[in-house]
This record gives sequence, C-alpha cells and structure tokens, in this order.
Amino acid sequence: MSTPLRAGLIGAGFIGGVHAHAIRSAGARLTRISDSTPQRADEAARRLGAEAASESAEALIAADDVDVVHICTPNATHAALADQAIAAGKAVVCEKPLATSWEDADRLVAAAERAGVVTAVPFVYRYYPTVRETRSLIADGQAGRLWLLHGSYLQDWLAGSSQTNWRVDPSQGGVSRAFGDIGVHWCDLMEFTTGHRITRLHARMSNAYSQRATADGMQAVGTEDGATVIFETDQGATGSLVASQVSLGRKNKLWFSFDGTDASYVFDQEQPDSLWIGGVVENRVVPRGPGTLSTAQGRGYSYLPAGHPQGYQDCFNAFVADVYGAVAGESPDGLPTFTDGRRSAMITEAVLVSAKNESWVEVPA
Ligand code: 4PW
Repeated sequence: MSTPLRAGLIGAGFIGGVHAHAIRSAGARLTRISDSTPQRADEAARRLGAEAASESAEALIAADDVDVVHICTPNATHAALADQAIAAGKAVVCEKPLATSWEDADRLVAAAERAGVVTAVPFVYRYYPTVRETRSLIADGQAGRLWLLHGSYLQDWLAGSSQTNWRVDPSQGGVSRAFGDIGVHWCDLMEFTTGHRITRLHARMSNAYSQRATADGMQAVGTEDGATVIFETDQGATGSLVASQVSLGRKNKLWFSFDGTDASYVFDQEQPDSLWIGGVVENRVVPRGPGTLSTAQGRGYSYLPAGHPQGYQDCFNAFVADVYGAVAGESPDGLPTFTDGRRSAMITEAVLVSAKNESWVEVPA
C-alpha cells in the first residue's frame, strides 16, 4: 500500500472545511492547518481534525510533513502564498481566483511549470456527473451546432446593505466581486462543457446598494453586486451570463442552457441530480446514476445509484481525488489547473475593462 499524501490547509473558513473533508475522503492525511492567528489555527485543528496547527502559513508551507498545500485564504493573499508553495516544491491547490491580476496568474503558471509541481484551482462544478454527461454528449456531436450559450449564477448571501464580508473590500477580494467570485465559475463551466472559448465580450456591472456596512459605518461599495456579460465564441456561438450575489431567494443557482440545432442541455446546480435534454421531437429529464447516464464520464463520476443524491461536497471530493491522482503521476481528464485559473483572470480583466469603457473587448482564445 502506498504512503498517504500529507496535506496542509491554509485558511479554515467555510471552504477550508470543504477541503478538509475532501482531503480525508481522498485517503490523504491532514497533517497541518493554519489560520489568521495561532489561536484560530489551534481551534481549527480541533474542529477539522488536523494532526497539528502551524503558527503561520509560511511555517505550514515550509513544514517537512506537508506534500500538498491547499490555499483557502482571502483572494488578495493567494498569489504570494502560491509563489511560496511552488518555491518549496509542493503541489498546490489554490482557491479561485488564483490571483487578483492576470500578470500574477501568468507568473504563477510559469513558476509552476519551471518547478514541475502539480497545480489545481477548484472549478469543482466540472465534477457533477450530469455536467460530464453533457460535455461528452456535446463532444459526440449530439447537440448539433451550438449557437446559444446562456445562463446565470445567482446567490443572495449579500442581500441587504447590512450584509458584508471581506469580498466586498477590493483590497482583499479583488476589484471584481460578483463576476470574480462566481461569474468565473460559469465561464469556466461553459468553456469546459462546450469546448467553445470566449473571444469577445461586453459587460456591465451593477449594484443593488451604493453603501454597505463596515466596521467604520456605512461606506461606498467598491465592488459589483451583479455583472451582466454578453459574449461571442471561437465557434460562432453567442451567449450571455448574469452573475449576482443579491438575487433574493437564490442560494447557489448556477444554471445553464447550451442550445444546439439538434439538442439543448440544461443543468441547475441546485438540482444537480438530473439533466434536462431538449430534443427536436421530445424532451427528457435524465436522472443521474451509473445506470441511467449514457456516457463513460457521466457514469464514472456517479458513484451512488440514481435517487441517492450527490452534491457539492461530492464534487470537491472527486476534484481533490483527481489532484492527488495527478501528484501520483496520473493524468485525470478535466482537472482544472493554474492554466484555467489564469484563463479566468484574463476573462475577469476583460469584463472589468469592458464595463469601465462601455465597449466590446477582445479575449485571446
Ligand atoms: O466559489 C464559490 C464561492 O466563492 C462557490 O462555489 C460558492 O459560492 C460557494 O461559496 C461561494
């Protein structure tokens, strides 16, 4: 039996907990954890079952008993921590956005290539079996010519001007919020699933509130509550996306409709265990399961029978298992890497430029 990989987790908030479960599910040891203070790291080690707490992120990265570094801290800290982990020769899983600028993301891709380390960015919605099924059916030509790619990513956790979070602050979250945090997931999923690449876009940012609560009272909001993007692709399709963190009642509604001349495919992250397929003669709702989906990837990622729901944590588990497979020398299909993180940084910058200049912006495919 091979020795289990040893993972170190930097940042123990909501998403850090999701990583911790996935690390264990993949058969690795969670040897170390660090958080914003040594006291918080001790508490997190107990809560998430890490073997030890490190007093700082730097100490965790340098530790001999860490093979893979998971970075789950506020966005503005990602690039510097990823740099350090690469320099230490460790594999790196860095939460999105990989960096808050394209230049930093590009530098990280180059540094990781030079160091020869495995990298990954958790674009985990790629791991829904119904998404893999859609991707395989489209690759098989069953959609015909995809001509309209549309959808939304809607949440409401920032509804209300009293709601706030470090993501609202551009110095911590980056200059784009709704697009940079969740719009990038939709774009990654669209490009991954359809094989199309966005080549030009036009974006508009909007805010539900002009001010939000901060420790110093109500302050002007520096980042967008919502983003609306229309785009064109390298294969002649047109599309649109609305991303919002202030859409009341929507908790994590990542939804797409990819419409082709022979079939259209609809996926809803809040109902991920079924796939709607629109056909020329009839429509079908296909339940997710190893015996109900028709493609090798759809079946392969369905490790529970139909009717036994798989969800967000399962996607994360499958993603981390693939990362560790890559560390062991495998080449998992569809693993999102730093190259995909850089792609998101490029699209985010194009969205920001377009919104600022009120113009179309070209995006290198
Ligand atoms: O990456 C996204 C997060 O920032 C996630 O997929 C969902 O929305 C869950 O948390 C936020």
